[in-house]
Amino acid sequence: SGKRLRVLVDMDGVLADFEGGFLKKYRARYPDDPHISLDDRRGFWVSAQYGQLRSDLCEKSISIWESKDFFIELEPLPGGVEAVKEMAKMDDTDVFICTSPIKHYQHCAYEKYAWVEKHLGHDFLEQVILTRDKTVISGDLLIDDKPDILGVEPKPTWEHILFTACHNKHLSDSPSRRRLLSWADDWRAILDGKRQ
Ligand code: DGP
Repeated sequence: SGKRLRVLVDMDGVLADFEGGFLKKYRARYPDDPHISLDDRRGFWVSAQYGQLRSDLCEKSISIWESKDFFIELEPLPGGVEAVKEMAKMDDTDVFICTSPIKHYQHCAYEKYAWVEKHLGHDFLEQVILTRDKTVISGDLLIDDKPDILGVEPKPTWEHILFTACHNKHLSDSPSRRRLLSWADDWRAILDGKRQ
């Protein structure tokens, strides 16, 4: 068909290594407190699992991603930047980065734009969507590591492709849910399947 494909790509946990960056800075700032290895991470909310480990660790974990330079210094996840650049060059394909900033807005929103400029280039800033509710954004695909993407729209237009991360790899998937195991997985086939 002559229709263009619109792909929404999440940032934290899909393009930027939020979990790795968090653990590194948490251990450096709180060397005498316990931590959760990436292998032992369960559940999307980091602060919830740290709070279960010990109640004071909830706010200590939050202090890490609320700090200046946390988001800009996140390392790219393997192959993500390359995949997004390649996707954006494909015929009849529009790629948007769709990311939810934290509500402590002093640094996060600014640094998300700076990260995109640094790793994808100034022109790619045109493709950035910051929203706390991804269900109101229309697209054919949403590649995101969060298992439950909810909001005010009960029937989002996109198919959610669950991007595998340390916190979701043990979840059993419903038969209708598709995954991208990493950027080495066949993301091109998922896009091409949506074009027919
Ligand atoms: P997104 O990946 O676009 O759905 O954005 C979710 C953001 O929330 C991302 O920056 C990671 C961050 N995050 C992870 N764990 C927690 C948490 O426990 N509390 C809060 N407030 N944010 C968290």
